[in-house]
Amino acid sequence: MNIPLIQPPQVEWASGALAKGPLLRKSTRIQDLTGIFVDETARRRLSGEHVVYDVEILATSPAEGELYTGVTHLYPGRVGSEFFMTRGHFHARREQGEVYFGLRGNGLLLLQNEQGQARLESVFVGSIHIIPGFTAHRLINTGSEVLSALAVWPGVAGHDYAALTKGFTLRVVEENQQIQVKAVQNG
Ligand code: PAN
Ligand code: ZN
Repeated sequence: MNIPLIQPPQVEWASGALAKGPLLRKSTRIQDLTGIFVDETARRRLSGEHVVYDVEILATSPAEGELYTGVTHLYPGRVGSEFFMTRGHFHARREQGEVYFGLRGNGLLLLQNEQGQARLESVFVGSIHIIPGFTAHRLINTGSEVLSALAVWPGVAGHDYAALTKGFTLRVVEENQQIQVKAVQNG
């Protein structure tokens, strides 16, 4: 039998980049992140064009039962003392979970439930993160290299950014050359 061998998409191991798939790409810049970092004055002082993170997504179907795969490349940097991070979201379908897998660099995954209780997981090369439903999630780059993480989430999950307008209850900053975690009111 002559069965054609399908060449699947792949992650380029060294860079964490997705390759060989129909890809969608989105860059998120300083100018897109109004109100996300604590120090809005510091954010406005930075170049608005500066890219904070790129996301590559395999173009698949958002239908029930389908899965999305994407890689986030979160660049090193800070806004004031706060490390670069993703916007963070709940899934619109709150019960839908997600898996993250660390590919490159070092950082943190901030998880927060609907009651505002937060926890942090270390992200490193090879780390696996099971994000349950009803849990908001945000990547934070505490290192000096790019932090890349692969994510797999249900096509029907959707993203709800508005539910987090009051923000996460933990903030990760650099103070005295150390990584510090601060609890904030009003999460
Ligand atoms: C990820 C995130 C990605 C960017 O693919 O969408 O890291 O973060 P924001 O969406 O919060 O800007 C994911 O969690 N998908 O569900
Ligand atoms: Zn998600």
